[in-house]
Amino acid sequence: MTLSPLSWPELETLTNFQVDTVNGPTNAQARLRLFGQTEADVRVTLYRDNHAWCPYCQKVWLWLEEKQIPYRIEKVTMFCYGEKESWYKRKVPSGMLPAIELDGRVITESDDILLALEQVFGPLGPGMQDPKVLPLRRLERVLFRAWCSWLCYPAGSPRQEQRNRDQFKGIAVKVEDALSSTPGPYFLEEFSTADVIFTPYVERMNASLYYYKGYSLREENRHLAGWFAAMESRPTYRGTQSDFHTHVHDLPPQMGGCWENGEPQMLLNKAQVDQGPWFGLPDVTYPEPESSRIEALQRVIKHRANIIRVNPADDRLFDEALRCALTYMMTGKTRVPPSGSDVALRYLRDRVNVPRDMSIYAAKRLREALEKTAALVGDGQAPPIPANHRRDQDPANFVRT
Ligand SMILES: N[C@@H](CCC(=O)N[C@@H](CS)C(=O)NCC(=O)O)C(=O)O
Repeated sequence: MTLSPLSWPELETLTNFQVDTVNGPTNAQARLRLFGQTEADVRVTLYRDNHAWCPYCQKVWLWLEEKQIPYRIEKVTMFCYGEKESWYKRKVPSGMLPAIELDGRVITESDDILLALEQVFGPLGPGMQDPKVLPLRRLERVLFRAWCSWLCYPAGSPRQEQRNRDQFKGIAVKVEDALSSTPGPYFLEEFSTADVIFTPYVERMNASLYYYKGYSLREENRHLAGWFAAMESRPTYRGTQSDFHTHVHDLPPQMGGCWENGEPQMLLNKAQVDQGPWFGLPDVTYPEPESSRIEALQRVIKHRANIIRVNPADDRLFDEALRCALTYMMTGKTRVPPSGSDVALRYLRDRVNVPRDMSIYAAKRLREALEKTAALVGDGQAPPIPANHRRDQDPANFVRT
């Protein structure tokens, strides 16, 4: 006898997950952040990318959250996944992100944005122009360039690949030295703007080098490991933090390509990021919160109509398969999904985005449930995620409910 999955109303009874997006912890869903103040106190609008993929947006986002400045959020489409909104092009003709409006003045370029915010609201620890911060800002750019040289160009030969790796590791040692020169885990004595500046790309380096090069930045560098752990102790960072799967598939179209080196460790890492198990990956080390499953369930229930509609499979077939996966996630009870639904379940597994859709552990739980359920009926994989664009993620396809 085939046991049926829970119905949507039954699943709904299993989650009471709620967050206060306006005054609660940092989250990717908010359109307004008040930190206990009133709407009349809002002087800033942040324009950031719809999927939270843009690293420069994360920098400004994290700064505003750390300083608890009341602000609005307007989400804009990036060229790699859809059409730029015309209202945004009127405001910022280049279409570039991030931008802010501060007391009605539009400012672009993330460093200029932070400088302008500092002038009005004060710096976050030592400021952007502080003599202690300036060399760290330069070091971040040197690390960035070494990362790009290794990741974003074909090496041509194993020797060149080795040179690129050595060059990156040499700069990583300088970052280690900078971190070890202070008693705490951060770049300066206390958490500061310097940590905010390193965050977006170091997070992306950790993900992409693990997957495309078999190199684990976080595990192979003691002081960076301590820095990541310290960052993860901050609710602000947790709210903006992404996972390996999201980054390794959002970077190629943004960077113009990421090149695999084909080494044995790389192939193992790639398989784990794409197919699981997702628990144990060095993309997060703080303990899993108790709410991860109810969060994942609540997010799927909220968006289920769109999730089912954009899935290439037949709606009724996928509806049932998805409920099988959610039943397993919530109760541990296996429900065999309809035959032929393995590809559909893996299509969703490959498109859960962190932090856009849910937080990092919630996504791991959901990916795991989708994969386990898919494996009951087959090993069919969804078509590969495109590397030169991500129009499968065009927000325009998700607006109808
Ligand atoms: N130097 C700029 C770089 C900003 C930038 O490169 N933004 C990219 C996204 S990461 C962008 O808006 N590209 C246009 C698009 O993808 O739509 C800054 O620091 O703000």
